[in-house]
Amino acid sequence: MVRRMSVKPTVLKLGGSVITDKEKPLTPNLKAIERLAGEISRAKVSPLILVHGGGSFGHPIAERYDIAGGYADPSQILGFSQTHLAMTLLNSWVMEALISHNIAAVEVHPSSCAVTKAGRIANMELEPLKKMLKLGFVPVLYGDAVLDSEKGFAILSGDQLVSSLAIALGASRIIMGADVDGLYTADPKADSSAQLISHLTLEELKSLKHRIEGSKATDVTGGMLGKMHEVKLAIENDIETVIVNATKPLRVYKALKGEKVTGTIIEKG
Ligand code: IP8
Repeated sequence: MVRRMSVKPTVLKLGGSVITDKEKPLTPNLKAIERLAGEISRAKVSPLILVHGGGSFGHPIAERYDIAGGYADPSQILGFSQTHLAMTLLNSWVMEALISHNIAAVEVHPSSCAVTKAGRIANMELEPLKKMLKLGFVPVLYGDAVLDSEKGFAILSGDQLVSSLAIALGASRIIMGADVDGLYTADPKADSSAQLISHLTLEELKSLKHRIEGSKATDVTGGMLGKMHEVKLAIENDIETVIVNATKPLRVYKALKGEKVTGTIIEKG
C-alpha cells in the first residue's frame, strides 16, 4: 500500500560554502556534512526535500569553461561533463553521510530531469520526486550543469531549484542553510552597525533589497541578493522562508523543528 503525503513538504538548502571548503578546490567539509546529516536525522521532518550547492566543487570548473554563459565552443563540452562530475562527487559525500544517519535519501540529478530556457527551469520531470516523497524518501538535488533550449547549456543554481520545487510541490516552507546568520540591515563585514533582521515581510524585503543594491556590493550581500531574488518567487506563493547559519550547530535542527532560532524569517505578510 502506498503511504499518502498529507503534510506539505519542507525544502532545505545546504549552501555550498557550508558543505565545502571554498578556498580549496574539490574539498568537502566533512565535519559540517556529518554534523548536518545528524541534525537532519534527529529532526525527523517528513516530507523533506534537500538541495545542496556547489561550493569548491562545481563553481571553479563551471567558471573555467563558462558553462553558465552557454555553448559557444566545442571545448566547453568536456567542461560541462567535468562540472557535472564534480557535483556528483560532492553529492556522494552528502548521500553517504545522510544514509549512514538512517535517512532514506535518494539523489536526483538535475542534469537528467531538468531543461532550462535562458537559464530558467522550463521543463522538469517531477513524477519520481512526488513518488519518492509519498513513500517517505528524502530526494536530494543539487546545483548542476543542465541542458538549455536557448543557450545549449547553463548552470541551474541550487537556489533556483529550491524555490521552483517548493512552488511545484506545494511546500509549506523553505530553510536556507547559509554561512551567515541571516539578512542584515547592511553588510555586516563592512559596517559594524549592521543588525540582523529576525522577521521580514515580502514588501520589507523588496525595500531592503533596494538599500543593499544601492550600497557597495560585497560577497555577502551579493550572494544574499541572488538568494533573495530566487526565494522571493516562493514567498509570493505564500511559502515561508527561513535563513539560518548552517555553519553553526543546531541552527538547521531548530529551524527544521520550527523552534525559535537565530536567523531571518521572511513571510508574504
Ligand atoms: O552553489 C551551482 O549551485 P549553487 C552549482 O547552488 C554549479 O549556486 C554546478 C556551479
